[in-house]
Amino acid sequence: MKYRMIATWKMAFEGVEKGKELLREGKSAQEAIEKAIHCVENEIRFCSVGYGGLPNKEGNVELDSAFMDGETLGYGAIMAAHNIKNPISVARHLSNRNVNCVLAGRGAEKYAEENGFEMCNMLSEESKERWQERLKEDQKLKAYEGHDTVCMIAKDQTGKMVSGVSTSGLFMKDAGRVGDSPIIGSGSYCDNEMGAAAGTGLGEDIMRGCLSIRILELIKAGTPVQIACDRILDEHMKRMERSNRVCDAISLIAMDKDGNYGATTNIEEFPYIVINDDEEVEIRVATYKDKKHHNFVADTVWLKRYLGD
Ligand code: SD4
Repeated sequence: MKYRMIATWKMAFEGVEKGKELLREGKSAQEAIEKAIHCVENEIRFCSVGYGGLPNKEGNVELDSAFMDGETLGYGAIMAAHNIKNPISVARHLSNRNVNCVLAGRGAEKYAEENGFEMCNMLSEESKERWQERLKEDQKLKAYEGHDTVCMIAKDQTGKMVSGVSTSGLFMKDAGRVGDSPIIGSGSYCDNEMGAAAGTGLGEDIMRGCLSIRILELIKAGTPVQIACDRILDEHMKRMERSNRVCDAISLIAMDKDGNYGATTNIEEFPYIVINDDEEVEIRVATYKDKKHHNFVADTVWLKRYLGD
């Protein structure tokens, strides 16, 4: 295994193919992550990330994104930001700073403008229609409603690792609501000496457990990566139960410093993408049934049945 990538949801497939091309040519994990996430952010079909994302209550697409360099521990994030065409690029740019690495709202937008990043209205006709339709229905926030975050982890040929995440967060969220995605240690974390982990699902419940950093602490202590993912999720669900909370949807991916990977979920099926040992981009599925976790490679039957992210 010369290089590796893992990413959340089937929508990441083309992005990981792009990332693979770059990693194979010997490009850095930083570049692979940024370009791979652009593929998802720029694609209007994917209605939960970047352009055409899910609007908040006020009809604005409000973006969260983070980028972390596992070698330098440089971390950059934007939260609750509007009109930034590629949030991941701004997060990457911020990761080169020592302070002021996480910017919210207008501050993030100002930084993006001043540093020459492309700005545009992220509300597509489709996302506007989706919002208008939803306004006609009851206004109770259904937490898990087609909101998906693209999370990616890459290890390049020099062994360096990077994580990146990008999302419009929950559909019909309050203006200014921030999920787990830009919160270091919860939505993602990356450290070459341990590996990287990232989460998607209901941000509030991911943050209640600081899940990404906890998976990495277990890996650091010698637990195999798949077991670490399953164990942290199970522990968190039990802990939530003890506080009389029903844990909403959570799916997690991780990679250790040697490129071994794992993925887990508490929903029925969670598709994820990996560059496998044969250097092929593969769709895999993590499942949760009868309180047991499983993983398999998606076959043609599964692909026909899957309705999409
Ligand atoms: C959030 N974790 O804003 C994100 C949304 C997500 O699958 O990942 N949904 O809470």
